[in-house]
Amino acid sequence: MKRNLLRALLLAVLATLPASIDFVNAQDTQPPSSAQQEKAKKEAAKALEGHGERPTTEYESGGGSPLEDVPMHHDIHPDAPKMTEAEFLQGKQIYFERCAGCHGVLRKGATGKPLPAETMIERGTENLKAIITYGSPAGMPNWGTSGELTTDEVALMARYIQQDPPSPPEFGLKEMESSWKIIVPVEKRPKKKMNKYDIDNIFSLTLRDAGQIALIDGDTKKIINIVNTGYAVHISRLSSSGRYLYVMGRDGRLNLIDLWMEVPDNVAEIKIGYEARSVETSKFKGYEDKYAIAGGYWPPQYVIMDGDTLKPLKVISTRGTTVDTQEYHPEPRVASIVASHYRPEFVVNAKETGKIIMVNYADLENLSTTTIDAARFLHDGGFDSTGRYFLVAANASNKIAVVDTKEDKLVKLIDVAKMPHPGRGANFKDPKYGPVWATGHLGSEDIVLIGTDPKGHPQSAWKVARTLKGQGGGSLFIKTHPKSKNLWVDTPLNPDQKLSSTVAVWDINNLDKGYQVIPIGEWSGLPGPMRVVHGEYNKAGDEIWFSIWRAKDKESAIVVVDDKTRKLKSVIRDPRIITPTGKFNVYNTKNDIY
Ligand code: DHE
Repeated sequence: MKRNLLRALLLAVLATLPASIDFVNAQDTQPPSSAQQEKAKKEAAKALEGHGERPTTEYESGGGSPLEDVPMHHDIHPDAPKMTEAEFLQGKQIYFERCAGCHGVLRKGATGKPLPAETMIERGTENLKAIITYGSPAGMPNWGTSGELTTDEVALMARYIQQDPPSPPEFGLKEMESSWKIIVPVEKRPKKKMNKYDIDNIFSLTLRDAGQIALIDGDTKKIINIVNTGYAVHISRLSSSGRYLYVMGRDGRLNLIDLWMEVPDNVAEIKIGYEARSVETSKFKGYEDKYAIAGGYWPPQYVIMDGDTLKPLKVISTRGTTVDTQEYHPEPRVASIVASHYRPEFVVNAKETGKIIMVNYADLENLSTTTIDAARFLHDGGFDSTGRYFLVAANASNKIAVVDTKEDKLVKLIDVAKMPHPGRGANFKDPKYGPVWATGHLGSEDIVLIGTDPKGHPQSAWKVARTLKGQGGGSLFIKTHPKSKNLWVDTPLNPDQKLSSTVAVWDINNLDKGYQVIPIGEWSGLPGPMRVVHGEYNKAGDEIWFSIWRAKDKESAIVVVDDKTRKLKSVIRDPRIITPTGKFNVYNTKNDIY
């Protein structure tokens, strides 16, 4: 948890080091020879010359897991090497900080391989030490040679993963209810808007490592309030009316903020589990502002709550079988959730099973769900411009799944480049292929445009209509606006400083012309290293805001760009702006404009 930006960037670079050992290859039982290590280093150096494929593991494990502090039950495996309790607890902490994001809480595998105790015991301590030290071509980072783990820590982890995995407690309705706080009861809240702000143009800015969000007035660019939220706070979403703002922390703490207050602030709070990432609200006609839903990483479940109080109403587990091999998976984490505009439904994406669950909230007591088989490792996604089709990245499967939320059916699974990461994607009209939805990639420089107009442009519908070559891999977010002619792509996780501190922008009407590089980092006036991340438009669609994400002991900033001229408009600086990442404009977020 205490990594700084430099170490993270270093890890991203070093994670490209291919080694000659992999968990899959049982015959590879020896540590790599010095010739092999030399070859691996050369390949890594070569990989840095181009800006193509980039490592993705750092991102998946980057957030760490709040589970490291949760007391857990564990059985002693009789054949595992002995460990003292203190060693075991240290191993557990390192595991949840570095490994759980890819290998899963229960070590049953996610984007990384399963690590069952029996198989690890067979591999043996020396072999495991080598794998942890040098990494593997399958994507395991080289924790030892990168300096992220000391030799002693590597040795400890080699013994730790031979023990039975400890299992964290469940978290049901009872635990949620006891964490639930109404800070301002509904009857004591304003009956009308009590402030002078244009609420639609407020931005909720994630201050990731501060565990806070900043509410910024989009008109004056002044901070309205800094509100305390969950640990390593992650995303914000809006109620249908735009009055209520919901903020999800990685520790499962969900905060409800009332934007009608004179000074908008928390009015309710709940913990929905030990670890979470997503939250959404009911948007279907007749259910506006009625329900909220949050998705848990641990326990793997989703919970439907009252929209204005967060009272938990219904908790549903996502445990079940995978789409392909149809084996039981004990921890399918809930990734993105969106609200259907065609039915009273939430679209819930279960990552490890690859299933999209359409949860009908019209009758919570007789809850009906429709399960759509997609592909494993569902992560982030958004609607097409009509709001009918939902496109979601199955990231480690290198696919985009398209769901028709009117018919509740899978339309298509589309092969794209390595590790798509759209955020919510970008919708615009390609001059040749008509309406398209676009995504960038973590593991490739490709920006893929998928046709979304089966009636008007059947030839390009649900196909990769066009691929643009961007600055490089390590891209997280892509953005445009219906009023804009620009398509913006960030590359914050690219190990090359020049790329992580700039963004690329295309003219939508002249895509073949290529991109212009905009030096957002330089414009901030702050020194590197830094990552420029997550573009978000204001309500009018004439400004785009980018976060300058620096280490948590450093000042960061927001750079506002005039969309038409692509020139610097202003820099928002304030000592309270610590590790800013996602920004959510009220109007654009509530109306799914991206
Ligand atoms: Fe996110 C969205 C999960 C790391 C910033 N991130 C999402 C969503 C999921 C997710 C499931 C979709 C939510 C939805 O739409 O309902 N993120 C994860 C992870 O599991 C991961 C890889 C590792 C972790 O430990 O959390 C991870 N995410 C990050 C970051 O490191 C980022 C860049 C910085 C940060 O603030 O933590 C980050 N994620 C974001 C943002 C969004 C997001 C800004 C929303 C994008 C949008 O425009 O809607």
